[in-house]
Amino acid sequence: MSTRTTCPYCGVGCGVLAAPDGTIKGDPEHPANLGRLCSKGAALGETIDLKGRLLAPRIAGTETSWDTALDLVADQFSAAIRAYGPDSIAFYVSGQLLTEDYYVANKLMKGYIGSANIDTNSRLCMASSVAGHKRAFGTDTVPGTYEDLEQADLIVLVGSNLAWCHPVLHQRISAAKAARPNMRVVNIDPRRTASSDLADLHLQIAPDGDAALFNGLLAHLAKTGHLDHTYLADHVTGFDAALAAARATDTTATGLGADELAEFYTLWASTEKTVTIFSQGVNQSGCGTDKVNAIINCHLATGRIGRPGMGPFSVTGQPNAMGGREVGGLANMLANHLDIENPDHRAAVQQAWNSPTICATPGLKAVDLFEACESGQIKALWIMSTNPAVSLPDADRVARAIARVPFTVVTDIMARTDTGDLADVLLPAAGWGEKDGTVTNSERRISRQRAFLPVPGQARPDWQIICDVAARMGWADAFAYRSPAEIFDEYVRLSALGPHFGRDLDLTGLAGLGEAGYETLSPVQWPVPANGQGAERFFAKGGFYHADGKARMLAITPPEPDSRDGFRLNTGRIRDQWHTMTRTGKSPRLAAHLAEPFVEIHPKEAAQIGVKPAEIIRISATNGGCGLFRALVTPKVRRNEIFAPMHWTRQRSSAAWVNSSVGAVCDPVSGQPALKGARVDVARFDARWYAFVAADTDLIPGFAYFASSPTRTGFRAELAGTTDISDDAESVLRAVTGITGGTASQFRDTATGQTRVAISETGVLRALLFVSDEPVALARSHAIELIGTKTPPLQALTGRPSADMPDPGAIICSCMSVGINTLRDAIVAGAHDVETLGKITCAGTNCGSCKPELAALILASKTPLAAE
Ligand SMILES: Nc1nc2c(c(=O)[nH]1)N[C@H]1C(S)=C(S)[C@@H](COP(=O)(O)OP(=O)(O)OC[C@H]3O[C@@H](n4cnc5c(=O)[nH]c(N)nc54)[C@H](O)[C@@H]3O)O[C@H]1N2
Ligand SMILES: Nc1nc2c(c(=O)[nH]1)N[C@H]1C(S)=C(S)[C@@H](COP(=O)(O)OP(=O)(O)OC[C@H]3O[C@@H](n4cnc5c(=O)[nH]c(N)nc54)[C@H](O)[C@@H]3O)O[C@H]1N2
Ligand code: SF4
Ligand SMILES: [Mo]
Repeated sequence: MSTRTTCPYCGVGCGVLAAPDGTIKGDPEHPANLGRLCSKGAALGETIDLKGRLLAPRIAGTETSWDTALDLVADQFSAAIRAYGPDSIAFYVSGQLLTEDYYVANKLMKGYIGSANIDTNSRLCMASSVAGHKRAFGTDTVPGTYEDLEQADLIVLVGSNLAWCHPVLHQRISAAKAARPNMRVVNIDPRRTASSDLADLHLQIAPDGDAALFNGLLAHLAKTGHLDHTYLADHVTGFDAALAAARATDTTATGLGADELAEFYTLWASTEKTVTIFSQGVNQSGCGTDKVNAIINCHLATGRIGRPGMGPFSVTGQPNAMGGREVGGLANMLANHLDIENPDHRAAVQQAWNSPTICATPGLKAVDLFEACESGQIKALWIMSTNPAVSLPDADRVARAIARVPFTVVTDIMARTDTGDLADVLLPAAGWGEKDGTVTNSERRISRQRAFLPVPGQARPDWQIICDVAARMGWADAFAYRSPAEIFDEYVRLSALGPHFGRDLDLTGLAGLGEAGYETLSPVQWPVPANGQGAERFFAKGGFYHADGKARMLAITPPEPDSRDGFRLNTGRIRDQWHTMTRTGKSPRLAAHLAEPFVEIHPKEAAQIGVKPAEIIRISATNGGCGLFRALVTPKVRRNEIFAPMHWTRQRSSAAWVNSSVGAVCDPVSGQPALKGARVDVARFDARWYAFVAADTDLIPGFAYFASSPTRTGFRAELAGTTDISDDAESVLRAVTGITGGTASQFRDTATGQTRVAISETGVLRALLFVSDEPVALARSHAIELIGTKTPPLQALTGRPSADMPDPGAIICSCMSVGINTLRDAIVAGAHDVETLGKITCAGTNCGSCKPELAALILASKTPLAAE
């Protein structure tokens, strides 16, 4: 029996049919995905085992009972409030909490503790979009729906790698484009990505050139007579100043050629049905909010908003970033899109909550909040469902700041995370599939997450843990919910304040569902007013939420081009990992796509610093941070810019958590850090040796360079070091694997210069090591498959697959485990389109997330690489 639920990863919010045995299918009835899933969603079944889970509360690392742990948390929080006041407490929460969790956390902090020091990782993610929406619309609202992406004639992706980060939306767009070949896609990204492959035009923009680009577009629209004067007159203010600023903009800051600009501007101007999708390349910038408004300006000036197939579209990252914004989870918001600074709003919320107090001023935003931890202002900190010791800029400083807080509580599903390792108290949360609640996706659609697994050990749902603490702090009555349905009901009733104060968020049509109605709630897009007359889209006929009912166009002055020395460190995501890898990192299939932290660097620059492909690059920054990453030499990145993934942590690597090198520069309006714009120095890491390890056990971080990931037979790791180990290869393997027994065999292959070691025990191969003074060339998947077999050690150490065991190479299709060698063979044998390639190899036939890469492989086989 399958349960209808929602994927816990990205903001697309796909419906999932999940069974307790781990069978996962896309829900054909869910409007977000209509049965589709991406590689991460399809692999959910591999991540729900209990390995590594936190199953009991812990104080100072020792398991304890809930009563002891909760008493301690409540006592410490209450004591800090008594001694230092409410602002000595901070909560740092997450867009991955469910709406019900988020609602009670916010209620406890703002209405009972009486501080607004609750901020969320959405500050790192959506804050610039929130601020841009509020500046333009007077409310934080995404006007459109997913269908607009299919109905558009032009899709512009700005700073969004949709193919990897919102794969199901990417699939919907590529299906629409296949059905309507006239549809055009433009990709604006300083880097060539998997999303560029669908694009008719890729504008390799200069970093942070986006505001200049859209200012230039606005000036072009005015010059060429593409403005909607009626819409502007009726529904918009600020046009003249915005246009003047646009006209004063020098578009050379975009780094694009005049012909590229002309092509894009002409296409945008002449295509009414245009959707501009934007994500972290826009938000995570020192001028993120300005970029958002520069984009929205063009849509307002042409009246292309709120009608089918057109509008600005901020795609949200996390599954419930939207829900968090709705319940007021950010330090500068109150529940239900109401404002902390407005005394009437405050009074109304306090009255509805019947609460003893209400915060009167905005609280600390994420980066400031951890600075307040460092300075000693915060005496008690509670982190829920996020891993700031990895994901915040200046991550090493943040880790030190957390360690310095006198009392830190971390609620997580995993026993070991970089943040959990710093906690005084660890509280075990029930995870996806074990708990119930709601999430809101990028198109304002509220969907149920439903339990289909028993709650393991002593874990509890987040909402319950928060209420347990609240009760012990003396507020049992206000937090006496028996179920998430009761919390949801209170929340939707509170949303009556929205329309009362002229706000858009109205969910009153969902009041009184009761347990049964909540259980069967179908995905529904807000607004859901009590009269059932909710609009599907916003703003086609104006109706903005500023006092005069009009939208604001903003005069945007683009930043001066960054003239600092060094390289721009661009960071972001890879297709098959989710953030700090606590869940996706469990799946061997997902790990096979990109098993190691890497940095993309342009061939010219690699040559300049003397780095050859697959050697190791050391990045270092003025904040003292540094990191080691495998060099991926590619012309896909611009000169003077490198790209590294954000996913690796201290648990899986010895020096590849990238935020160590990213300083905390924030957008002045939104407080969102510029996570894509750090300045770093880049050098070749002078490795004396490189090694690859495969073993049947988990691997222990050590040595200068270390990065591990799971395999079907255990774990693998890449290593490198600076001290001579030529006589000591066996000790390296024993140190990394922790294996003390068994017999080690050693072999030196003079042809490759590799030293190889195998450890076997009772005839079974447990671990293999290949060391070389060059990056290790080896059929890795072959070596991995030998672990756990009875292959004689010497045969294993010859390291070459035999003819009956061909090496598939790096895995491109994770669902069907199809490697690059298999694909290349099939292409050479005549598979010249993605469909045929799928028929021959099965690649791309399940979730389809790898299709852009399949297409790129086919293309690469046809066109020789452009001469550099
Ligand atoms: N596989 C996977 N999917 C995810 C996630 C994940 O961890 N893994 N996380 C989810 C979350 S929370 C989020 S927020 C989203 C993020 O989704 P995206 O924003 O699509 O992902 P990123 O890789 O962070 O960044 C997107 C692109 O911005 C580009 N960029 C950098 N600087 C600039 C610039 O100045 N201008 C422009 N135009 N582009 C620039 C980068 O080169 C990068 O390709 O993904 C969600 N989906
Ligand atoms: N350099 C760089 N840094 C970035 C970004 C970037 O692009 N570049 N992107 C930023 C963005 S957009 C984001 S959203 C953040 C994401 O960064 P984080 O939020 O720090 O990353 P996650 O790994 O998603 O952390 C979620 C944590 O919650 C735990 N968890 C999972 N389920 C549950 C649950 O049900 N309850 C509880 N209590 N815990 C649970 C997980 O085990 C994990 O430890 O990273 C930001 N940092
Ligand atoms: S696109 Fe993938 S990660 Fe995002 S919700 Fe759908 S299945 Fe989950
Ligand atoms: Mo995010």
